[in-house]
Amino acid sequence: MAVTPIYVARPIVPKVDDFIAHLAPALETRRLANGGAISADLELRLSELFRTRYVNLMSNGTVAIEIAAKALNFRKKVITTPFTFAASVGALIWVGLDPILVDIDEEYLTICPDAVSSAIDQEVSGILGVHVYGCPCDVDALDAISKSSKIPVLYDGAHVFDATYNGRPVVGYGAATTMSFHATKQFNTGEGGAVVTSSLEVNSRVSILKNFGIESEDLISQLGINGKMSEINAAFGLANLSALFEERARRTTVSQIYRDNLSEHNRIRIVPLRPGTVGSSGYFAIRLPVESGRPLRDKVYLALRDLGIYSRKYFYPLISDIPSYTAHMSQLTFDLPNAQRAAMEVLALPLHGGISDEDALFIATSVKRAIDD
Ligand code: T4K
Repeated sequence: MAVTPIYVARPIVPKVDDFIAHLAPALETRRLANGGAISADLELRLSELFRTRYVNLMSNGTVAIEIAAKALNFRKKVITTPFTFAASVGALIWVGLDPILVDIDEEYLTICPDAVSSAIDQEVSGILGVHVYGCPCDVDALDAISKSSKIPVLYDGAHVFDATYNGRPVVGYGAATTMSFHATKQFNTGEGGAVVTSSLEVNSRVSILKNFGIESEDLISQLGINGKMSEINAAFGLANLSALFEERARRTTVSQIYRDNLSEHNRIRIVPLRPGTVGSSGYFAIRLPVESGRPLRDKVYLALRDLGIYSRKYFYPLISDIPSYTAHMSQLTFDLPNAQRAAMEVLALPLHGGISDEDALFIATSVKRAIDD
């Protein structure tokens, strides 16, 4: 039994004095919202980190997808993956789009480029790829599809804050990438998110859309929404930046302990990172087979829970199996064997800076014991 519960995620938090120091300008000037010096500073710091031109802060990662889809002129159908958190597909539906769910790659669990190509028709105006557990989509293949079809690719980058692929930050790929800075993510602003893009035009549209469509005091040029991050959240994020290095180091160590202790087990598959990916520490996911119709994953999940270890079945249920979501789609049947299998097999183990070496070893040992019991 873990002495204190071990959750799948634990937010990094700043030192109180540090937070107050970053918040002070907002208190002094009473500039709390609608942008300000603190948000501008965080945007700049993040754009340096992501080596990208624009980082546009949002109130959360879900609204970021809604706004980015609008900014990229997505209309009617958008091809996407069913193997994701409810937010990705839900956001598309929420802005009136019709998600077309296609299968994922068997190994890396990201959207399958061949399936994307096959699903393109006259009504498809966008592709939403989701980088999962720190593993990037096949960005090269999707980029080629985007170029030949002239359909923009938006990435949901909620899981790839610090990853690079072929030497470039993963968040720099595609027409735009959305981020989540939710408490459960590597970097957090409490609630928060961003749209990242290198396009001035897309960034300008995002800025207007996140502020009700207001272009000037006298002109509301389009139907917008409130997607803005407050100065208070931005100050929290700025103060949190200094904790990132240590957090990443601990996550890397914990992941290595999991790898060392789980990779040899014949019933465990560690979800791999696409070759060329470096520095990814978003999530640590394993796959456990369904045996005689029974998901071994569920047995392990329950056994861990009894020990005070709270792993998560991300992403179960699959979006195609959620009637309240599929009710809003024109697609009536689904051919998603890889995604269906992954939804029954994947378990995300706790991964955060509060996990000691002993905890990590205890978790790995408990996983193996639960399997072999
Ligand atoms: N796209 C993808 C691929 C995503 O994964 C997400 C969000 C989004 C888009 C949307 O971004 P946001 O709109 O959320 O910015 C959590 C998060 O709420 C969600 O942000 C995240 N993905 C998803 C993967 O995980 P739950 O329902 O599992 O959260 P919850 O509250 O059960 O938290 C998990 C554990 O974390 C808790 O057991 C304890 C710990 N925790 C949580 C919170 C909120 C803390 O220690 N402190 C906290 O403040 O969804």
